[in-house]
Amino acid sequence: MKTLIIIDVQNDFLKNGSLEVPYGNEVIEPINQIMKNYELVVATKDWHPLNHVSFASNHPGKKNGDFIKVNNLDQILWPDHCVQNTPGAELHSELDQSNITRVFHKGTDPEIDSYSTFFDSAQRNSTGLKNFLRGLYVNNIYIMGLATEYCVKFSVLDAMRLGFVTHVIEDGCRGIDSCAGDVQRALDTMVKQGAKIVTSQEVVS
Ligand code: VGL
Ligand code: ZN
Repeated sequence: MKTLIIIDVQNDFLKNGSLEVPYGNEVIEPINQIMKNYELVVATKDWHPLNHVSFASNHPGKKNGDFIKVNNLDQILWPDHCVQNTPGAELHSELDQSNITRVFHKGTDPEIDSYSTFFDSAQRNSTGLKNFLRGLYVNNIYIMGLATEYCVKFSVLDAMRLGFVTHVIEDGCRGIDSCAGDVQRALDTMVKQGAKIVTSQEVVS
């Protein structure tokens, strides 16, 4: 079954959000267009408790963009974003949600971040998406959303590790690109690992 996974189209990652992805709102229209072509559509939400380890505000003396070590893994510190049950964590109102079967939440453990929609960064806990897709015999997945070099990239890499044939709809993704070239490097890494890069045009036609 061909499945679309919509990544983190949440207010905090969009215009005037606390962790705004430049041009992030441009993904909404292609997502709304493309949805009808899929038998199954799921979405993900970054869904942090207020005491989340990735928030600079929880580390006195640290600021946004600083790195710390968490369980020996590099952790970038972010502004507070996608706090559970706040407006910033909601999917954007212009996103057509009528076809979304289920929403999966990530980053819920205060102690560990999770860019991937499948597992947390220590690969310890699962969001339930893997078993959900396996249970429906999904083999082909298409991924679009925010942000290209974080959630999209790590979700794509996990998806391929899990054996899904994985497509990235490039014009349906936007990245932060805080270091110029981050987005391109992320796309290169995904391709090198076996992801197929497609455009929404190609998928529809
Ligand atoms: C993300 C930064 C922090 C993402 C989540 O979903 O791409 N980026 N938290
Ligand atoms: Zn986050």
